[in-house]
Amino acid sequence: MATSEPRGTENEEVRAESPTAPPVPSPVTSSEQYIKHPLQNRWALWYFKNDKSKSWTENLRLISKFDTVEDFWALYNHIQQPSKLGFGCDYCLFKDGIKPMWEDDRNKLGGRWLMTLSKQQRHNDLDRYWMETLLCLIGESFDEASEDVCGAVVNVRPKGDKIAIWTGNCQNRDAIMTIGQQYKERLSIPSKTLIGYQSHDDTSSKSGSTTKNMYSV
Ligand code: MGP
Repeated sequence: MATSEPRGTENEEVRAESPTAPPVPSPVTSSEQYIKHPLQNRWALWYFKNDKSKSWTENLRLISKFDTVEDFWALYNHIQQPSKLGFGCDYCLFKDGIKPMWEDDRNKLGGRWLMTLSKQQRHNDLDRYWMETLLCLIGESFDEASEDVCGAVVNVRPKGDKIAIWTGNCQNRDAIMTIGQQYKERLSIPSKTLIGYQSHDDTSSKSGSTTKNMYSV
């Protein structure tokens, strides 16, 4: 995916130097007309604010949808970084049509790669990890396994923040392992630090504070 700004002048230079070359497709067709860079999927950003007087579902709000690189950055630059959110708040970025909840048809057989951050990592890593997670999603960074991605969630919590990538079927081992390995590399997580994948079924029915890992990388 092209995440850089459109570079119209560079394309103009190419044309000037080789007049017989076929026209180079350019996102800038004239000084007035501007074509945005489309993403492969349309995405929806959700915000969860922990209001104890409301149900979990009522606290979940859709912020906005986007399907171009430019609209992603406009939204990203407009909203607070996760480290500035209050405790109990979440952001969720999901493919359009998938609600960021276990119950959605496209999540219910799935699970998540979960990164649990220490309290210190709120200042050092949280915002950087979340931005990289968003770029992995909108850039479809996991090859064919990107098809399995449903979305990502960041939870801001006093006990330690969490970032997770949700996938659609916890039996799709190959896709899940590809996503986990490539995600870890993108975040430059040391190989000796393990991250785990848990099914939503196990997470939603857990009785204690931990859920067993189905996979780990
Ligand atoms: P949480 O916000 O994912 O994690 O779930 P938190 O706050 O760190 O809590 P912990 O239990 O992981 O330590 C908190 C609670 O929110 C869950 O126990 C559910 O009651 C509710 N909840 C979270 N999710 C993701 C869902 C969901 O998808 N559907 C429904 N119905 N409730 C959810």
